[in-house]
Amino acid sequence: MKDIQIKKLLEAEKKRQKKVINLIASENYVSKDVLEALGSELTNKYAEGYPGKRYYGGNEVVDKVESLAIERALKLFGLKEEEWHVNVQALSGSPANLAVYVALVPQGGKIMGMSLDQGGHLTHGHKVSATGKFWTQVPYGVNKLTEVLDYDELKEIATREKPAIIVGGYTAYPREIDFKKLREAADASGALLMIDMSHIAGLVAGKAYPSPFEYADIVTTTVHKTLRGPRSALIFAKNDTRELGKKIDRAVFPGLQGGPHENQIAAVAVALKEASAPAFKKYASQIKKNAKTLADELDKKGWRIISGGTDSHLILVDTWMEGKGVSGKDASDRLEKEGIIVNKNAIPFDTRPPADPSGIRLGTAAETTRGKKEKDMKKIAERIDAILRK
Ligand code: DSN
Repeated sequence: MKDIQIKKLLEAEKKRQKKVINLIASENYVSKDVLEALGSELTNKYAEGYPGKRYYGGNEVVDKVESLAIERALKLFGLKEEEWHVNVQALSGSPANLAVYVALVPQGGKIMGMSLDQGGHLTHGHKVSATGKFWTQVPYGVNKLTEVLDYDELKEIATREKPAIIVGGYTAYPREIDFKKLREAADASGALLMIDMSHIAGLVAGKAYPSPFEYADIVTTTVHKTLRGPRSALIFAKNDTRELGKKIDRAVFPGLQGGPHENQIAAVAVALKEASAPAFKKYASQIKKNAKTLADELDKKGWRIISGGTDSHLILVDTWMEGKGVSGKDASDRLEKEGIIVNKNAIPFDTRPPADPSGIRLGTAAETTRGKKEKDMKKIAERIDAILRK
């Protein structure tokens, strides 16, 4: 590379990533093949439209790339083309969710999503996101005592509020989601059911977590978390007379985006193939084993694990413990100084402000990619404990 300034920064970031222990629950390390596709000449091409229906010439290769990504996305999650449609052009998770609402929720209509402070995502209707400005959020959350989803309350809220769409799938919820119960709430209220499986997609692909496809009308996911692909997103929609997929395609392009990033789509295709290999099943199961070990070890050392454990790659730790411990920001800063990267995170019913909440969120997908096993998690838990108790 001739640009010395950027070259140095790229090298510095590569070094940083190698040096730290990465427990950011939404990050991962992609393969060289994924990086190669991202850095390919496909970035030079404009391809507004969809395979076979483009607005520019010269898309014979691009069409094949995008069709392959579509084919692999369906195959990875065991879906038949006649039953499911998939759009692979959304640039990332937030635009993907926005596209679903633009397509399927009337302006000003209700989006029922988990509150941000309980583990939901900004794009599930939070007021600071466009999704909370153009639509109205009907919030739901977890039970105060158990810190797990309260499905009875959720169904009650849905029946009363009659949202256009119920969004399940979360950013800081460690437990298994009962997709069937979410379906029941959707049926009771006449709502569509959308599952944002961004965090758990790799676990679903690796059969280490239940699949939402049996119950959902729409499934969105980023590709770069447990699924270990490039930053991008997929939107799946059930194929039936409601024509959800057609409406979503139109919302993505021309509704919200212009030319798709075909280099990114090629990288998605690579990652989807990698995730369909038998080794990925082992990887997904190891992610969970590692998370369980890390949670158990921190628990033994006296840290409060939200909901008492984890069924996924993600752990939420109450580090504040009503003033007996350290705040989430303090914990995250101290850990970073010692080379352990986490994010501060609100815990359910947090009494502290979002900028300095009561907890931290940990995830094991990235370190599992680097070959870490249970014994390593024990050492990491020891280091975390020692740093936080200094
Ligand atoms: N930023 C992602 C996460 O960390 O969960 C969600 O957008």
